[in-house]
Amino acid sequence: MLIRRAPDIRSSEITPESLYFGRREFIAAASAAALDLAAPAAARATPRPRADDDKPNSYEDITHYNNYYEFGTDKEDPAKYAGTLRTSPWKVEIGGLCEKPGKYDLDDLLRGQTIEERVYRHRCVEAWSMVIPWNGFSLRNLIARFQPTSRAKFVEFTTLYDPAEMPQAGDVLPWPYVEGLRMDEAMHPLTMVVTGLYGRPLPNQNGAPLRVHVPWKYGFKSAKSLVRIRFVESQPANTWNVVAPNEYGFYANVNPNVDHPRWSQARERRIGEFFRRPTLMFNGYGDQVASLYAGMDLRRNF
Ligand SMILES: Nc1nc2c(c(=O)[nH]1)N[C@H]1C(S)=C(S)[C@@H](COP(=O)(O)O)O[C@H]1N2
Ligand SMILES: [Mo]
Repeated sequence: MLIRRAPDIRSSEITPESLYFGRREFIAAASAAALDLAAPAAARATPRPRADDDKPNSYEDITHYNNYYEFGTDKEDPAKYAGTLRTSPWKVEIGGLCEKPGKYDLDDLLRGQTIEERVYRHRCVEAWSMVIPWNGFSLRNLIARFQPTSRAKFVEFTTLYDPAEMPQAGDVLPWPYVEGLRMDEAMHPLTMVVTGLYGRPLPNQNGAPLRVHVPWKYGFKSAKSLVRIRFVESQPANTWNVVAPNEYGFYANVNPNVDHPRWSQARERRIGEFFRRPTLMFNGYGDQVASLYAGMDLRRNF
């Protein structure tokens, strides 16, 4: 598979660097101002994000600190147990309100897609975060192929549940794991189909052979090991929302101002670091995605 690194991508193909890190310095300035730091005015006027602010986490961290409850609930469990997941052959069922439904082989789904590297911040609802150099492409490039009809307002993602390959799953969640996005969220260029990381095939514990990542949302929106994508008219029932509706919303946009009922979302621990850092609105991608939610009450639609 062809892997092109970010600097090689022509600007005609994607919105450039801002796609990766957004306006970092601006965001750092805004969050520093929001904290009303007791710093001299001159220092506040020239905020300097630490040089390593978005330095990717190590391959080891990214592949050994995971949430994939089908393989157990400890962070180390997926790395230990996901080896039993068989990722080939792999088919994804495309259904619902579209012109080209069917069962597609993975090879077929990836054919013609250019695999890019995109370094995204990844923020878990549990108030930790990582920076991950994913490989993949915009979900909208895949969706376009299936020609969703005008009645399709949401996309529903269903992930693999195979009790024989996932004996650790137990009944911690109702399986299979289901997630969903509004159509415009799914079609946003930042929303990514992930097929690898660090230029290598996606490890099972990270959701092989393909998963989504929605970088401005809490990690639970990013369903792993997809087996079904459906275009639907009404909002899909997403697993964590079904289990605890007062704790996990449908939107799940990263928002430092709306706390989880059991903990604050104002700060986060970057895996590998000791001190916690302020959480950024929309995980720092607000300049690209805030308009999707214009006029919405983000406290009610959490
Ligand atoms: N099928 C499935 N997908 C899932 C999960 C899961 O338990 N099962 N956990 C979610 C959560 S809470 C997070 S934070 C991310 C973790 O992705 P990572 O392990 O690659 O960092 O996957 C999401 N996708
Ligand atoms: Mo998460």
